[in-house]
Amino acid sequence: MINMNILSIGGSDPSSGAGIQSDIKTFSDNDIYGFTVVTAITSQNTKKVTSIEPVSKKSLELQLDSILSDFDIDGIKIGMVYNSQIIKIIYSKLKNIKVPIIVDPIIKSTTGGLLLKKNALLHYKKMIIPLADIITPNKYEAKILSGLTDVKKSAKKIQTLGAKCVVITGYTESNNRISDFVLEENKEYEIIGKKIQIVNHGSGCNYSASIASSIVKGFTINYAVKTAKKYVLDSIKNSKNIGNGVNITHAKFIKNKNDLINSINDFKRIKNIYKAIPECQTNFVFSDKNPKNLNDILGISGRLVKSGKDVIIAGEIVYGGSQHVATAVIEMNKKFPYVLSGINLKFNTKVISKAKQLGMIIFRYDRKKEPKKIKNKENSSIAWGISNIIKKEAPDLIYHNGDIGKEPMILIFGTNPDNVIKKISKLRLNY
Ligand code: PXL
Repeated sequence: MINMNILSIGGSDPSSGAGIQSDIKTFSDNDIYGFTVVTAITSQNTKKVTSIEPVSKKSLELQLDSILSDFDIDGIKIGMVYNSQIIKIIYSKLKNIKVPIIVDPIIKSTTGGLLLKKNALLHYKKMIIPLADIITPNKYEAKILSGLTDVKKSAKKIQTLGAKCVVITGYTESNNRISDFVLEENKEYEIIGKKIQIVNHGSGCNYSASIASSIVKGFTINYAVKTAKKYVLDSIKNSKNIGNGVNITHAKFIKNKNDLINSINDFKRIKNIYKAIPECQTNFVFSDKNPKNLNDILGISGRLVKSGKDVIIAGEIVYGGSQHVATAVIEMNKKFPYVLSGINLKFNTKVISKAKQLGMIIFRYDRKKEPKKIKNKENSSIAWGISNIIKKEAPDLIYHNGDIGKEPMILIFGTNPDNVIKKISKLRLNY
C-alpha cells in the first residue's frame, strides 16, 4: 500500500520514544515510507537526556542532498534542530521546496533536556517558522516563540512570523478534555478531544507526524488535526512503561484498521463476490466505540469496486472514508451500541429468503414511504429508515426495495468486520 514518502528532519532518540525513530513508527502506521535526516544525536532514556551532539555541517548537508536528489518527497517534517548552524543549512536546502512542511518546535524534553539552544531562537524564528505550512507548538512553546501568553494572540504572532497555519496544542484543558487551537490562513477554530493523564515521552512527535501523514494524503487541516488527536490519545492510552522513568507512547491505532483490512480481504476471497457489488459499489466500515460523526468511522475512501470478475479496493482505509454505510452504522449504533460494522450489497430476493431461513433478524424499510423532506436531504434516508426499527435486537440485515432513481440495497451489520463476514459466509450469497 505504501506510495507516499515523508522526510523527517530531527534528532535521534535512542529510546525511540521521540525524534526521528518515533516518526518512522507513525509514518509506518499510516502506510507512509519515512526518510530521516539526523540533526543531532541525543543520549537519553525515559529518565533523562545526558548528551546532545549536533552533526557536522557537512554531514547534515550531505544527508539532505542524498535524500532530496534521489527520492520524490511528498512532505517534510522538521523536529529538533538544536543550533543556528543546523537551522541555516535546513533553511537554505528547503526554502525553494514546494511540498508541505510541518514544523514541530522542539525546545525542551519532557525529561528536562534543552533541545534548542537559547541563542538559536532568533534564527529559528527567522528561518524555520517561515518554512512551515503548519506549525504545531504546545502552549509553552508558542509562548517562547511569540513572547505572548494569550494563545490566540500568540498564534497570530507566529503566523506573522511566516507560518501559514498555526496549531497550538493544550489550548484549554480540564481533567478529561484537551483542546487545540487552529489558526488557518483565513479561519480559526478549536478542536476538543479526550485527555488522559499519563506523563509520557513521544506524544508531541506522534501528533505532528500524524498531521504530516494526513496532509500528504490530501486531507484538510481540520481532518488532520482531528485524526492526530485520536492517534495521540490512543498512543498515550497504550503507552508502555518499558524503562524506569516516564512511559513511552505506542499507538494501537492500527488494530481496527488491520481488522477491517483483513475482513476486506476475506470478503474479496468469497467466490463470485463481484456479483454482490451493487451499481453504487460497496463500502465496508468499522466504527470506534460511541461514534459521534463520520470521522469516527473507518471506511474505504473510494469503495470496493467491481472490475470484471474481480473486486478491487479503490482508495484507502481512512476515518471518514464512507458516507452512506457509515451513516447507517451511526444510526444503528444509537439504538444498539454493540453494532460497530456494516457493509452494503446488491439487492437480491434469494439473499433475503436465505437470511429468513437462517433465522437472521431482518428489517425492511420502504423508500417510497419516505417523507419528501427527507428524500431531498442527502444521506438522510438511511437514518430515517433505521430510525423506524422497533425490534429489540439489532437486525443482522436491513434492506429496501429502492425508489425511482434509487437502487434497492441490502446492508449487513455486525459487532465488528469479522462478525459481518461470518454472516455473509453463512448466507452463501448466490446472486
Ligand atoms: O518530544 C520531543 C523530542 C523530539 N526530538 C527529540 C527528542 C525529543 C524529546 O526528548 O529527544 C530528538
